[in-house]
Amino acid sequence: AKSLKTFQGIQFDQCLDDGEKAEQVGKWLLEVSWEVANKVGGIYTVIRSKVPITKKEYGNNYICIGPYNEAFVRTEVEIGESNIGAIRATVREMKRYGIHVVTGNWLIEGYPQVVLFDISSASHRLDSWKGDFFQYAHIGIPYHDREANDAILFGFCVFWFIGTFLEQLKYDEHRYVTAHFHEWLAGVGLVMTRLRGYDCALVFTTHATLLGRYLCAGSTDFYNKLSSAKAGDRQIYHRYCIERAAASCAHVFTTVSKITGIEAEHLLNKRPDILTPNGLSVKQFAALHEFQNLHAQNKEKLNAFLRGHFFGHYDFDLDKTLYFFIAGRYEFTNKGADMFIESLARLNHMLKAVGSDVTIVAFLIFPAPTNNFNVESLRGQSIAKMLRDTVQNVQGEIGKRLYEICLKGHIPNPDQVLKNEDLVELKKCIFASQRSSLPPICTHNVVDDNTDPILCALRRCQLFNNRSDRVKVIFHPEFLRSTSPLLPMDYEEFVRGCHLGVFPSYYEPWGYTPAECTVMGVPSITTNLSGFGCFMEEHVSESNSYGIYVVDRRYKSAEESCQQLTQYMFDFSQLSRRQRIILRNRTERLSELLDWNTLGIYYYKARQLALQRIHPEIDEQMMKISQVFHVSRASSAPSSPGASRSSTPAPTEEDYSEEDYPDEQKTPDIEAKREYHPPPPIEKIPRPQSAVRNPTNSPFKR
Ligand code: G6P
Ligand code: 1S3
Repeated sequence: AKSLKTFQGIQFDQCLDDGEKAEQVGKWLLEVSWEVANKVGGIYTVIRSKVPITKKEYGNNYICIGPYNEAFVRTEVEIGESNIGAIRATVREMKRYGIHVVTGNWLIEGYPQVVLFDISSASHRLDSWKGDFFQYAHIGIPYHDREANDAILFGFCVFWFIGTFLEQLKYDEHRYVTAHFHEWLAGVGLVMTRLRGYDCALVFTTHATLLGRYLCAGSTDFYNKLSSAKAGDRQIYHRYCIERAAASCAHVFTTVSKITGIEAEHLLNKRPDILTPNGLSVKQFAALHEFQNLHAQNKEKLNAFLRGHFFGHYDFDLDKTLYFFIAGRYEFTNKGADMFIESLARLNHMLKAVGSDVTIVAFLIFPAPTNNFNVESLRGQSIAKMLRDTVQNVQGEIGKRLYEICLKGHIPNPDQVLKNEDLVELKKCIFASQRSSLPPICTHNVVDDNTDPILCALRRCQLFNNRSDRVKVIFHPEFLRSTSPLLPMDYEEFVRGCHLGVFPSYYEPWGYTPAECTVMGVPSITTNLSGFGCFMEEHVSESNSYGIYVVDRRYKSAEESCQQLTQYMFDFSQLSRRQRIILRNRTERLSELLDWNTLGIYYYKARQLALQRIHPEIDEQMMKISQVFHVSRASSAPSSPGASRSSTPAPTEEDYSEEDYPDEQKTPDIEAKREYHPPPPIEKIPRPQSAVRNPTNSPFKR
């Protein structure tokens, strides 16, 4: 076959920047996931945010394939016939056999084409497809596992689609089709496509291993028992087999982070070929220089909430109050809420011991079953509102009186200005705002109040919002929304208003929460058990100086990790306003590093490698893409305390070495080009300039 690189005089690598050329050289990408136009978890965010750069590379030849979920399709998809003949013909063919296939465009940035299978229309084929799967893959699926049955139906629809689609393309001079499958639920299609030997490059990405999720949901000492984990003990052996078969049948297997790579190697017995870290669409969050103002504006909204929540106990200075938060799916230990609460108790003690006048308000945002807001929380807000309205009325009256008196040429006498009836109104409000109970630690009535892990931990650590406490806590067991009568802010506004995100996760293949904080210029704490934390440790020198603190939960005992987390929070609480502003600026500077325009290169490499494995004629040169970047310590950073950097021992033999990932060598210190084409070398971000000039040496007082 003619080399792609020179086909019709078009440089193949230029296809990156020009979808039209990809169309001319017959380069296709089918992105297959259960979360295409179907929000379940983080994979939806990955695919959705990655669409614009993928479309840039493949143009019209980029097709997203997912399940048909009517509720989502109604709001997220514009249904219509595909403008690609081969897709139309394929869909027609499948419909002829009774499969309900919906095509159209996903209404998101990039407007990609989607092909969605209504798997219920294929349910009558389930048994025969299970038989075929057993015949080819030797994996039997029990009748009662609904999710595995869905995986078979969806997988066979995809496999059928790919086969027919390739058939439609057979007269094309060139066809270079890559199908990228995400997570085990999409794995059946990949396994069948490979076992039937179709001419299609196959990439499989796992965003967390099945067994990892299961084990971490319990209280297992996961990382120390990696090698002895068994799927059979948990009745998920068949699902595990699908996942393992997909990883091994793929031409290229990827995971989202080093930590999940290690997990996959132990649990799936396959080392990932490439790591594909998750990016974000930074454009969506970009506020340029405005982000500091946005912080101030949104912090004011949090202040307003606090005045109500702590009514009767509002005796701390909001100017010396810092907002910390943790948020996510309610997985108490996986997300590190246990460690956060324990460390908050210690922080409370430390702040009291040093006589600090700083108050920390820690929000815990995790959705849990509730019976709506509790009366105390609502009452606080309504009393604050009543007081504000009364003060405004009195203020208006005082203004009118002053004006009248001055118009008459008299000097106002205080008794004439503030009358007794005003004082009575104000006293009524002040007396009403007295309370006999402490400000609530939770905004809602939690259904399982007695057993709820957060409430139990807060009670055990005696974080009760006492007057003397320097750390106050507020558990908000519902995702935030701008229409809430209590805290009317959406998540993005809330994050911007906070000072520090704290995510001391135990199991987190990637973790978008600290990444989102970063692009909004909010410092955060993460761990070296989260994909994001490992990535930052690897690519940013002294990430502390950029406001990314990585707690070592890998080589240290829980006690030591707790101490480290407490110390990070304490150090942060001692920063001056100016230091916080500088730190936020530095944090925000890392945005570009997390943008798909930078990280998309790994997906590009994975696809190219897969294509090259089935089409070795593709020019070797094409693969020579500059590799990993490393961000050196910010040159403006005050030399960040060496001691606060994790003293993680050198990786053990079991960890990945650079030879394991030859593509990941550190790049030379050259200025980073952050365009997507040609794939850029990404450099280690240098430490901030101001460090050199900062005589205090460290923003942290130790
Ligand atoms: C932003 C605003 C400043 C404000 C500051 C408060 O930087 O632009 O006007 O003073 O936030 O920062 P702080 O960390 O004290 O909330
Ligand atoms: C997974 O989704 P999750 O929230 O169940 O994939 C995400 C995207 O790769 C990842 O960020 C997250 O850590 C995983 O857990």
